[in-house]
Amino acid sequence: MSKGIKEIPKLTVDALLTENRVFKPSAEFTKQANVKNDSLHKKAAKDRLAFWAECAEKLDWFKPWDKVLEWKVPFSKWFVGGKLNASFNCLDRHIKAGLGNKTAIFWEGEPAGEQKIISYDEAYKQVNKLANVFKSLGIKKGDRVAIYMPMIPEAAYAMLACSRIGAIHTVVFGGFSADALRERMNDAQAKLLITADGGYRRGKVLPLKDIADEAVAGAPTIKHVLVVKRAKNNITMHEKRDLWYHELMGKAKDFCEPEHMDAEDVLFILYTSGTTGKPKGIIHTTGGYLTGVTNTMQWVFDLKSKDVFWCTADVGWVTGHSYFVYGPMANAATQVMYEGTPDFPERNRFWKIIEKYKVTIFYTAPTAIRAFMKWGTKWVEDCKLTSLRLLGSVGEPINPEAWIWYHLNIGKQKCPIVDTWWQTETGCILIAPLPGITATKPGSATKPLPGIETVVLDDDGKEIKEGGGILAIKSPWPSMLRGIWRDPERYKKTYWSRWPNTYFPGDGAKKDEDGYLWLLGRVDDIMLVAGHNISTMEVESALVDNPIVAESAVVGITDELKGQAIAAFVILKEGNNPSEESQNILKAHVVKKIGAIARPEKIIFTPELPKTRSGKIMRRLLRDIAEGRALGDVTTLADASVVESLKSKYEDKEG
Ligand code: 6R9
Repeated sequence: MSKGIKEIPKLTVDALLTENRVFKPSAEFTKQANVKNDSLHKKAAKDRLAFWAECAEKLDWFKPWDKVLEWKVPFSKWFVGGKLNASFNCLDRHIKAGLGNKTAIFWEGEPAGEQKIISYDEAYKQVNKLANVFKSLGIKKGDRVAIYMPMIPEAAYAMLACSRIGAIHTVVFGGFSADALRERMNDAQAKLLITADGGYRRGKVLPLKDIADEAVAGAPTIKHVLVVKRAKNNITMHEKRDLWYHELMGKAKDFCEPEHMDAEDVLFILYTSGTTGKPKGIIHTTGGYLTGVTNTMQWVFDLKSKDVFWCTADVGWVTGHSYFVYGPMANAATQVMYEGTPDFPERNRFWKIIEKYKVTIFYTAPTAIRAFMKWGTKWVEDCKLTSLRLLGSVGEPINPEAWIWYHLNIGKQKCPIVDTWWQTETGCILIAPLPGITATKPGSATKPLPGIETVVLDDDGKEIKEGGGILAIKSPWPSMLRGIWRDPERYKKTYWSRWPNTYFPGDGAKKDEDGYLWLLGRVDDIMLVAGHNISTMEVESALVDNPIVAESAVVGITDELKGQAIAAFVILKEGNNPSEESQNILKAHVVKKIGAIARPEKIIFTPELPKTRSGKIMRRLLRDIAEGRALGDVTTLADASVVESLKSKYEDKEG
């Protein structure tokens, strides 16, 4: 029955796609796993606060806390009265434990042959010096420092040096424009910007300093710009304002006393885009955040001292904060840091890196996996990936077929896959398998971690025991956001106003008969087709299930009869031709996988999809294109020309 085009969708999802494959952990993996049984779950269920307190004890505290949690909805304080320092936990304590010689970072530059091997001793020295440089520039506890850097070790040093002196860092992804950088520096009222002359991306130099100059021209709070010499491209140094990193580091002392920070002192602000308008400055504090990332690193990634961990995320995203800088370094991990793109100089660069550094744990995003699928397995075949023992995925729902591809071609059927659901706001992973004990189902992030209380609710806040609805979190957790910078009202409204005392993450979710969670994308991506709420993600997965499809993005478009109809943008795997026949095959395939209700009205073949710089598909924009509306805000597009070409293609078809 048609509900008409004006009706606002009720956000309960008709979860239609089914996936029956189950992968049990091998006895061999379980035997060696950090988490071998359900004792953590039991502890957390018995006394959640005592459980989190035990987790926090894995950190080094200068002063223990007086109270585990103070909860005045929606404002939480964790480990109240405790004192610690993040850089001390990521560096000093490892040196004290005799791990100074251990490799902290295998850094690989994009140009051939560039590499650096950085020990914990070396990282410690650089961070201490940089902390002294910051101090000499007048940076004090509580001041904001903006970081706009390529993927070079100095980016991590800068974050840790801020935390050493209690300055608040705000990292802005190096792919962002001058406008985006300026807006974030102004909102944070940053005093110092640290950047580089340039960075390498796909064989070209990205002129970071030029972009930074344009941004700083409209950012009156910035007093100094500290510049790392990386690409040696020509830049202009503004007298007095701009300073060379290497010059000041050359003069700086080797030791800087770590500031004793309150558990609730702000560690960083990280901006994340809202569904509309102004980015939100998500606030994370010291004690709770570090507790979350340190423990999840051990549980979900099963990290051991001998592992070589590689998280491919840029430091500009929360994944780079939690699972490149703070989580792994708090655990004294050895990691890979790579500056460039996966297809430079060839499409096997990632696999070459895994082979070279003998990476054991590899953490990447579905968008990358789908690109690898599109390029084909020939790029993987001649690389030795035998060091790998665990794979991870983050950033979007992973389509079952992409999961299987990852399992077969990268994991060679022997590596567990951890599909990790979390957000900038949650600070650390909240829903994921524990690889030694959780049987996985391709496409499901499985179950919440110990201490995390999730439910699936309908619009009215009624719990859905089995079926589709909206994900919600019932109680606070240590690494949760503490607010939105300078905007507590927006914090309350965005996350805490949908249901009483419950966190609203904004994701659709389905709970299956085994209690497994299937994340279905943002609720604003749910389509209402003839009265059925259909998740774009399910239709995309059905399309990707067809062997000719590499990637797809599905949107709902206005339809007079059905309310909304389904439009699918499809990237074909190399060697397949876009044709009417393929359109019909794909429509029939979706009908077979999901049902006639999900039959796409339109299939549009395209070489690329518009994505945000963090790799998330911009469905709003596709909707605008599919419905022929104005293009809207494209400031977060990785490549705005993609949209233009898509648009003209679509318009051509529509005549
Ligand atoms: C870590 C990160 C958060 C949003 C989140 C959800 C989507 C992330 C996911 C996932 C399904 C997963 N998301 N991981 N959806 N399965 N494993 O990506 O943070 O950039 O803030 O994005 O990403 O929609 O709400 P962030």
